[in-house]
Amino acid sequence: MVKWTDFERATIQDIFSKIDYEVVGPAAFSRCLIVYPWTQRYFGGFGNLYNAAAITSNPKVAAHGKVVIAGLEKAVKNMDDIKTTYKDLSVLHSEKLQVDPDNFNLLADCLTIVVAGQMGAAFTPEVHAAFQKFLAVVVASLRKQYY
Ligand code: ZNH
Repeated sequence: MVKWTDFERATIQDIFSKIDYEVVGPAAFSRCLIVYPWTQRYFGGFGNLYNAAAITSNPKVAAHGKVVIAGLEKAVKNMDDIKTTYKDLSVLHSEKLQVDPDNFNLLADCLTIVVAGQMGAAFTPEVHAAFQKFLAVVVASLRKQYY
């Protein structure tokens, strides 16, 4: 089981209490689609993803960005058992959506960039490390049901 220090717990709670989900989710997800265009292949039903402008103004992209952040909030609320919390989500991504799990890291990195941009100087190396650890556990948990 993953062990969290008090600082890590407080930091993760703090980040998620401060970020604007409506902005951060869509910004991170659209960045992922733009910077790593092969991630677009899973979103054939989302309509026009032809270029960056189309991606950032696509309402389905924005909506899905919020869905992903809401999914992360579940992990925040269940930090001591993210693996169990994400069991069904992992099965869904593996068996139904067949998402290459390497993509989870790409989205996690985009999220880090967006959160760092929002937090500015408050995103210290210690805060970064705690956030990185949280995302690593999230990604490992999403991968859990794959093989
Ligand atoms: Zn995912 C879906 C989360 C990543 C792809 N997702 C989803 C959902 C959620 C999530 C919550 C919903 C589910 C239901 O409905 O039940 N994801 C998530 C998270 C993450 C992710 C948390 C990380 C961090 N995904 C991802 C990626 C990709 C994806 C990276 C690719 C690239 N997802 C997906 C899809 C879907 C999902 C495709 C479906 C969509 C629709 O709407 O259809």
